[in-house]
Amino acid sequence: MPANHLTFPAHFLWGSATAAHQTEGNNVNSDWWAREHAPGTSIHEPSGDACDSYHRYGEDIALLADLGFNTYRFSLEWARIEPEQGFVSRAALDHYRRMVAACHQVGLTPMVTLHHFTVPRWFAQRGGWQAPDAADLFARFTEAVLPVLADGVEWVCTINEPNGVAHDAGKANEHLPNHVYGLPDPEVSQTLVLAHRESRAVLSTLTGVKSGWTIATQAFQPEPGCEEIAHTYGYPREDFFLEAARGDDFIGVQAYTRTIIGPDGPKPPREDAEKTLMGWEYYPPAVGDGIRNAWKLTDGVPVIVTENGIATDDDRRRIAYTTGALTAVHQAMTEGIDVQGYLYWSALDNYEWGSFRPTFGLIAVDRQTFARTPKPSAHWLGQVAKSGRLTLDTTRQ
Ligand code: GCO
Repeated sequence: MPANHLTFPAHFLWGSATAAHQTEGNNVNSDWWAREHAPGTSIHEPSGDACDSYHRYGEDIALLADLGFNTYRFSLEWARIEPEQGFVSRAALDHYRRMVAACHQVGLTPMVTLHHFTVPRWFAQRGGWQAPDAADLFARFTEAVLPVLADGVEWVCTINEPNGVAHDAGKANEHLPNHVYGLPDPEVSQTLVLAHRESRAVLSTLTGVKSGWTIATQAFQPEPGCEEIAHTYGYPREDFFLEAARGDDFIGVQAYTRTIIGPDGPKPPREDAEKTLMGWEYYPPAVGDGIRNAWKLTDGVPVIVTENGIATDDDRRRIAYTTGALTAVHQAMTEGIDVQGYLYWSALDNYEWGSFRPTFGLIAVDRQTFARTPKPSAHWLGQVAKSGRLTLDTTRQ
């Protein structure tokens, strides 16, 4: 069988990612939980116990290490750590310190996200990111979590997908995210940049921390003659946030699919295109578009793919998708782009912002017993991680 290999550098970060609200369960003090249970909510299904990772994180972390990964990205839940404004829960901080310790114990490098979509109810009630002092409150939250990060956390993501947050801010009940974001509110976009910078300033008081933010790259591809339209469409939704990362320690790229831009703007996927459980076009090279755009607009900030993955019931398509994506990552590296890692979204089948149906996970989770079962793709990707070698089977697509 004709086969060849792609080799990745020895210190490449290989792992997978999760977010607190999507996995922990019972995040009852968050704005999302409130929305899920609001009368007449448009949210299809509430998060409930999610994957019960608040209690089962040790099992998740041990499993990921066993599979062969060296990195785990997870988020701290602001709604648990600061349940009322100015009141910091030591117990919640201790919980996250235990997660960091659990990673170190099994040899996983923790990558910690400070804000992954959810905020405490009190923060939402006083205007969320539209409140004049929102950035300061986030900086204070960053200060509050320093004891967790001081335990040897090297990689910190401040705000996850600010381009989605800025779009969502004005539209509290919209289903989030769909990876073609609506037009962000420009003032909220500015506030998020400020929050990111203030948070980074706080983080810089710890030695050895590398911080950045993680952007939904949407691979806007113009039809011939639509380059200007694509630029006007893409700038406030993506490029603005990448430009704001100039000078950061890294930039997180989060890519899933592409968006073709025609004369009238974004087009739905072609009828005959293969689609994932999200309804998105199956398009593995999207991550390459994201990496190139990030590298160009940040003037060469090192890139980490902090999310990339596919929602599918067919695990063979997950392996095919990830093979295609890693090929695109490798290609970008051969062009001279400094890509330092690849984190698959997601470690677990989890709560996909309104539904458990789109299964992104490498690991299946039984919704009744919470039993974890790694899928073949988990073993496959763990092996790629361990060997730093991706085998391309040229007889198959
Ligand atoms: C995002 C978020 C994740 C999603 C994932 C799949 O990138 O939108 O960070 O929380 O679950 O992207 O939609």
